[in-house]
Amino acid sequence: LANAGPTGLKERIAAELAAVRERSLAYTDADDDMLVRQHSPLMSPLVWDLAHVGNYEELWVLREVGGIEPLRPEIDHLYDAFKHPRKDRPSLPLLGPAEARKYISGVRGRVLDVLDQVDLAAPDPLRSGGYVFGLVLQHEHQHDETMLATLQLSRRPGLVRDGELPPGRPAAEPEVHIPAGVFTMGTDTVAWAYDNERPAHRIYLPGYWIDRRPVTNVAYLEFVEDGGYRDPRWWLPQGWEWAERNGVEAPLYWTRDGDTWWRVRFGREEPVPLDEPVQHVSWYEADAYARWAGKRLPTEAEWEKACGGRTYPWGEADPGHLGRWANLGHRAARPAPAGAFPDGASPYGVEQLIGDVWEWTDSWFQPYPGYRCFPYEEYSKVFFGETYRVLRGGSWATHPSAVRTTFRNWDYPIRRQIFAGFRCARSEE
Ligand code: AVJ
Ligand code: FE
Repeated sequence: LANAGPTGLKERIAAELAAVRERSLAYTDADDDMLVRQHSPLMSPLVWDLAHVGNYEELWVLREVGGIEPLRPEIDHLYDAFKHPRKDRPSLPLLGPAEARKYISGVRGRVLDVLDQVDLAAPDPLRSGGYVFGLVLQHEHQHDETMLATLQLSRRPGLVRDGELPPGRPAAEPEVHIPAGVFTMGTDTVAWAYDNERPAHRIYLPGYWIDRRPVTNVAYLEFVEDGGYRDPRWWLPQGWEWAERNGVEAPLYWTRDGDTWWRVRFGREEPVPLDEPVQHVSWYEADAYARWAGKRLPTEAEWEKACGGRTYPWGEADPGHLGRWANLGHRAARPAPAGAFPDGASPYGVEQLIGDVWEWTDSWFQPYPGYRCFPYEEYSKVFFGETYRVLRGGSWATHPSAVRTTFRNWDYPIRRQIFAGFRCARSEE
C-alpha cells in the first residue's frame, strides 16, 4: 500500500482508514466501565486512546493539511501525550465513550473530504504520496496494539478474538551465518517511512551468527529451570536490581503449578505452549538469557542486515492480512510456533523476523547519521539517547502497514506488557 502509485491511492487510503477504524471500534466495543477504568498505571484508559487517535487525525489532516479550524480546541490538551502521563489520565475530564465515538467519527467525515480534495502529487512532503494519511493510519494501528496490551493487562476474557495459525516446523540449523560486509541500513524510498528510519546509510559489519528464529518458550524455560533468575552472573546490575525489587522470576503472565507452567492470555489460562516464541519479557530478561546462552542480543544493524535489504524479508510484496509470510495484523491473538513461515524467510534464511513478537535489540534508540526531524519532534527526536532500547519486526498485533524491515520501535528496558520477545546473536570467533 505504502508504495502504491497515484492511481487508486486515494481509494486505498480510504479503505485502510475504514479498516483501522473498524479495528479501533472492535477493541472498544465494551461497557463504559471497561473503557474508562484504569487497568494498569502503565496504560491509558481505553477511551483515552480512542479519542487520542481522532485528535491526532484532526491535528494533522484537518488543521495542517485541510486548513480547518479546530473542532474542539478545549480538549486538545487532554489528548496531548506529553501533557499528562498515562497514570494520571483516568482523573482527567476525558470525553466519555459515547462522546469520544461521536468526536472521532466527526473528524473522520471531514478527513474523507480532505482526502477527496487533496493533491497527492503536491511537492509538499505531508501531501506527497499521501504521507499524512500514512502517518495517521500507522498512528491509529500503533494505538490499537497498545489497546491490546491494555486488554491483556485487564485479564478480562471475551473481547479479543483469536484465529488459526500455520503449524511450526522442526528447526534446521538453529543459527544463520551472516558474512562480513557493507549493507544499507534505513531507507530513502519507502513512502510512509518515519523520520527515524531515514536516511539510508551504508554500514560495515563484521561476520556474525544470528538465531534463525526467535527464542521459544521451551528454550526460555531451560533458563528459568536452570535458575537463571537467581544467578546475578547473567544480569546487568540494573536488571538484577529491577528483577529483585519486583520479584520477577518468569515472563509476565506466567505462573507455575507443580511441574507445569501456565500463562494468562486475554483472561484465559492455558499451559505455556512450548514451541511459541517467548513474549512479555523485558530487555533485561532478554539480555540475561542471551548471556546465559553464551550469546548476546543482536544490534539493530545486525537485525536489519539479516533481513537482506528488502522492505520485507521475503521481498517487496505487501504482507496483506492473511499472507503466508508472517503473523501480523491480529489474525490470531498470539505468536505463531517457531518455523510457521518458511516462505517469509530472508535471503539468508532467517525466519520470523517480521510479525509474532517485537524483538529486543542491543541498541539504544539513536538518530541515524544525517537524521532530519519530520514532521514533528515528539514522534522520535525527543526519545533519542540512552534511555530506550530498540525493538524490531512487529508482533502478531502489529498491522502490516505499520511495520517493515526498516521500522524502529523503542521502549524502556523494564517494559514487559508489550508483545516483545527476542532472538540472540554472536560474533564470529
Ligand atoms: C513508536 C510505539 C513507541 O506508542 O508510544 C504513538 C508511537 N507516538 N503516539 C508509542 C506513538 C505517538 C509510540 N511507539
Ligand atoms: Fe499517539
